[in-house]
This record gives sequence, structure tokens and C-alpha cells, in this order.
Amino acid sequence: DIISNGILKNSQTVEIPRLSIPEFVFSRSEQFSDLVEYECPITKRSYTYGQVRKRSKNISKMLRKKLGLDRRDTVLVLLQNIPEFPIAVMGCLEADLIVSTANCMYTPEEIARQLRDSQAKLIITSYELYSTAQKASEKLGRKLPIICIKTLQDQSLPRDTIDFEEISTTVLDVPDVEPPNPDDVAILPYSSGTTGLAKGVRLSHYNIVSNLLQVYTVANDLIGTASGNYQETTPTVLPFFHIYGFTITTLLMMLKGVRALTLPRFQPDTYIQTFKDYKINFVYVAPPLILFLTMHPEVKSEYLRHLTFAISGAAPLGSLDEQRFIEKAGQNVLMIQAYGLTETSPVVASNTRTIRTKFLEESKGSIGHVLPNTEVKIVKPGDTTDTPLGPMESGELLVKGPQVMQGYHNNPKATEEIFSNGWLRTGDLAHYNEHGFLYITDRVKELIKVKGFQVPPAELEELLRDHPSIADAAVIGIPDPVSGEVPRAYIKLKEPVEPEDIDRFINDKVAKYKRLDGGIEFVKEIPKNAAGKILRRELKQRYLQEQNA
Ligand code: 4UU
Repeated sequence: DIISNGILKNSQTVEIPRLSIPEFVFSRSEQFSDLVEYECPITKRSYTYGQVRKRSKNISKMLRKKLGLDRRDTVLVLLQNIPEFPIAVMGCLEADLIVSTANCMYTPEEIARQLRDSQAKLIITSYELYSTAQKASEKLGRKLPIICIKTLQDQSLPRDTIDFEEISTTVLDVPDVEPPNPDDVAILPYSSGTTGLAKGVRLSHYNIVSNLLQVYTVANDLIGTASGNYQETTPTVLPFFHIYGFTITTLLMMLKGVRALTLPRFQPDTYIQTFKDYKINFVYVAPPLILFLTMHPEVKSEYLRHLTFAISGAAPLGSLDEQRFIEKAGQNVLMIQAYGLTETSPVVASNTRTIRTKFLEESKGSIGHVLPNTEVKIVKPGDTTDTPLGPMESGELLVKGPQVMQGYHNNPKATEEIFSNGWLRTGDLAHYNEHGFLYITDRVKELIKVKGFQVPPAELEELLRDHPSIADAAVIGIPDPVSGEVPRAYIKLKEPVEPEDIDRFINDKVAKYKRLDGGIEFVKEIPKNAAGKILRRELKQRYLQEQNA
């Protein structure tokens, strides 16, 4: 909106209250007490706004006064998208505990690493994920208490677990837990940032409350506020453990009284059924879901007729894909792109202004304008002075704002590296036009994104180097029409081995989306610079050239 000396800002600003997440969200959602907040469309179990509020309070007291957790201890939440997920999280936050959200597709090895790194004291999981949690805890060599959630009445809880239903319905006759300080860390999701392995991202109550209000300011009129019999409905298929699902599809919805339909995982049939059974007002999705809704023959245009908007983020969506979606869903549907990072709570920019400006045509494929209270600039990669570039000049995007994380957990070196004179380096290549619309064009960081999920190449390389026949390895992301990108490995061998053997070795240890679906290539040498840094961009250039030849 406002461009001055190469720094982009929004003309609006918003005042951010010094409140914790539960204080802020619950005060806003009090008016919706009798409305359904979360509903599982498969089992039909649901909770009203009032029930969520009560249960959160009960849990907070139990965790602190009965289960012996101290203020600012960390709880690892390992859950699929179920109605109890946000209840568990709010309970922990109200108890001034730190919630480390874990990927429910992870293997026990991957969970164990996060347990160790985050120093979690307790795990909250579900009947379905209990064995992963238990194996991870075993690998840690320290038996952590586990709170378990039943998703069906007839399930019997594993021995030694604490019943979630019990801790969320027991009313302890003790004073409420004192609300967290806004600067206390609230959540600790994991992200690899611009380089290396996944790190805990320290997001405070203030960071998240800021981002909620920043997004609310520009997106408020997209969603109708519930009142009386009026309530909007959205299916929530983006995982709650990822920052996009966490801040937007769980917390932001609470401010409007939305009914969120929780889908435990993406399954084409159940997703489509949700559109048949409910009037769906809007969707928050990632590019693969836009492609699914556009291409899948079973998704009829009529299922999309109630949609007022679809917001896509977490990976690039081409303007042609935006166009095709609108053709199927109808001209009344706003196709909006948004952009963010785990490190920024997550939202930095969104194209919600499209509706109110005449620049619709010029904003195709754009992530829109920067949010209120946020500044961004584009700088030449490698320019240590961070001098802002002008319109249409391509460079790395830097961000400043109240939603920017405090830093990485127990990792001052990585924290120092990602900040530059108070600005966060996104590792994304971008430019803006004369109207202040931002475009993300490429990634200069190592990160690979498969269907919007993070795959840190360093993690796969480390695993590969553990294979007895492998001397060295490099991993890059190559383009894929369905997933956006897929990982591809370049391997220097010590002794002959079949690629299938390497695949098996990796597949046992990582979540499915991290598998080497882009193939394996054996090489004589891994290209590195003088400092020993892998030249991943060189490998990628080479790969793309070979494809074009
Ligand atoms: C091109 O993916 C996210 C957060 C996404 C998000 C959340 C709320 C988007 C919109 C929204 O409203 O976080 P991470 O940490 O998993 O991945 C961050 C990286 C970015 O650095 C960028 O490379 O994901 C990529 N990315 C995008 N790329 C995120 N959004 C976009 C986008 N276009 N719209």
C-alpha cells in the first residue's frame, strides 16, 4: 500500500492488546457459547464454544495443580485434526505451558527428536497415534506421561495413560491459573528456516495475538460473524499442527464464531462428502487442494456454489491454476493467495485487498499486500547492507513485525543467522509491482516443500550418510505437477548398492511425504564450495537443464 524508500507497509495499523492467547480469544468468542465450534463430520462428535471454554479451564487446572507441570514446561501435542486438538492446546496455553505441535505423519524416530529437542515433559495424543507416541517416548529413554484422547466411545485406553475426557471434565476446586505473560512462549512448532535441521520456533502469545488481529483487520469482512441462527461453516483439512492450520483454521475462526469441521486426514471421499452434507462457506487450503477441487471429477461445481472465498498458501499457486479454480467454482468466488512462514506466526501478506481494489487483473498470481503493522523489503541476496530494491526488482524478501518469532529454541547461532539488522530473512525470492502487490518467484533457502509440508534436505542428507554404503549425499527439490516439489538425492557411494535398498532405508525412518520420490542419482563427487557447503542450486540447475535437453 505504502511504499517509502523501498519499504512496503499497509496503510492500516491495528492496536495489539497485551493479552495471552486464551484471554484474547475467549473474550472474543464468549458471545458464541451455544454454537458448535468443532465438529467431526465422520463421527459427528462436537463441542460448543461454551464447552471448549469450560474444558480448557478444567484442563489448565489439572495440568498445573494435579499433574505437577510447572509454568513454561513444554507439552508435545501429537494429534490429527480432531475436535479435541484445539481444546487440548487452549488448556495448555491457559496453564502457561508451551505447546510443541508435532506432525501426526511423523515416525517415532522423528517424534523422538522433537521430544528431545523441545525438552517436553508430557505428551497429549489420541487412541490412533498412541503407539507412535509411546515408541517415541521409549526411544527417548525417558518415560513421559501420556494423556490420551478417545475418538470413539468403545475404544479402551491403553494402560498407564491419563484419560483426556476425565481431565477435561473434572472441575478442580482451586483458583484459576494466573494468565501467561504476553511475552511468554506459547507454541513451539518446528521449522528448518533457511538452513539445516528443523528447529523449535519460539512464538509468544503476543506474536500469535498480533497475527490474529493483523489478519482479522484485512479479512474481517470475508467471513460473517455468527449470531442467532447464522453461522458459517468450513472444513479444516490443513493440519492443525502446522502453523497455517493452527493460527488460521483453529484460532482465527474463533473470532467469528465459525463452525469448523475437523477432518483427521485428507481423504478424497470424506472431503467431498463434507461438501455434499454441509453448506460450506469458505475454505483455507494449500495449492494441492485447489488442484484437487478443480480437477477431481467427483467435485461438482454445485458443491462449491456457497463458497465466498478460497485462500491458498504454504506453496506457490500459478495464476492459471487460480483461473481454472474460478472457472469451476464460479465468478463469485474470490480466489485469494496468502503468504507466510512458521517464523512469522505465520501470515506476512495476503491478497484480500483484491476485492476492494480495481487492480484485480494486475494482482493475479500475487500474494497481495503486506499486513498491517508489518514491513517488508526486497534486497539483493548476499548484500550485507540490506539496501532495499525498487519495484519489479527481484531479491530476497525481508520481514519486520510483531508476528516475527522471538528466535529458535536453544539455538542462538541459527537465530543470529536468520535475522539481519532486526529483519527476518525469509529465504524467498520476491518482487513487487507499482501497486505494492508482492510476488513470490522462487526460494533461495534449501527448504523443499512437498504439498506445502517442509522437507529439510539436511535431514535426509544426514540419514543417507548413516547408510553403510554411502560416502556422501546431497538432496534437492525438483518440480512435480501434483506435490509442487519432491525430494531427489545425489549420492556418492563407498560400495555398490541398489537404489531400492536406499529407499527402504529411508522410508522406515521418515514421514511418507519426505520419501525420495524425485529419484536417486549416483555421482562421483558432491559439488561443494570451498567452505564445504553443498551447492544444491548447481545440482538443481543441472537437473532442470537435463530435463529441457
Ligand atoms: C509461495 O507454509 C507456511 C505458512 C503458510 C501460510 C500460512 C497462512 C500461508 C498463508 C497463510 O495465510 O509456513 P512454513 O514455515 O511451513 O513454510 C514457509 C515457506 C515460505 O518461506 C515459502 O517458501 O513456504 C513458502 N510459502 C509460499 N510460497 C508459503 N506461502 C507461500 C505462497 N507462495 N503463498
